[in-house]
Amino acid sequence: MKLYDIPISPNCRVVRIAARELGLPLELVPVNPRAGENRTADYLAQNPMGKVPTLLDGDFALWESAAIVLYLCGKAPGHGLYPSEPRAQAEIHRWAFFNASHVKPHVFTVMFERVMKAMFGMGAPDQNLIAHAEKELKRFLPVLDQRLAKSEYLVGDYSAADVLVGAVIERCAPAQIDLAPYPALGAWLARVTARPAWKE
Ligand SMILES: N[C@@H](CCC(=O)N[C@@H](CS)C(=O)NCC(=O)O)C(=O)O
Repeated sequence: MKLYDIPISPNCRVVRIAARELGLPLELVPVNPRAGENRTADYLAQNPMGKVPTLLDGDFALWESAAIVLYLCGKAPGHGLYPSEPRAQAEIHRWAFFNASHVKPHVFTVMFERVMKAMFGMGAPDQNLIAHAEKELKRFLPVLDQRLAKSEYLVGDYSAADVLVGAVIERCAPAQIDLAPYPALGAWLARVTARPAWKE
């Protein structure tokens, strides 16, 4: 399988981590957005958003990082990252949707405004966008913290839910989003990111 990849992209990183955990080799195809490689007709035919990641499995092209992670889980049946019980799977899906709707957009907004704009000389951070994102995170990060105060991982043992949410929460530090009010979330993040698949 090929992964169209930007090394610094957290959305690509989450796919690389899941593949590593599942023992599925990926051929990484670097995409250079500055050279417009994500906007060519060939690339858009595989991913009409013109974004990364895109997974290519034979003639099957899949985009959206969470969908790719769950597809990879399906390629490794019986692996603990995606247990076979319907309720565990439903909980993994629930955290995946929760993350994509209520956490990731806000963490990435703050990261874009505070980090990426400075990195690429894109002007001053928009403080209104940051304030809105931080307000939303003050509502939704406690949901994760409360869950993780009760159990080591989001769903049973370490699962795809921890990979999907962890790859977003680890961006809080560079985005200067303070996790001190959420001690269980911080301890879980340390546990998850210490795994070899994350370090590699
Ligand atoms: N919802 C998508 C978001 C993908 C995304 O925003 N990718 C960024 C890199 S992290 C990208 O390709 N940016 C380049 C662009 O938008 O031109 C996913 O989870 O895969």
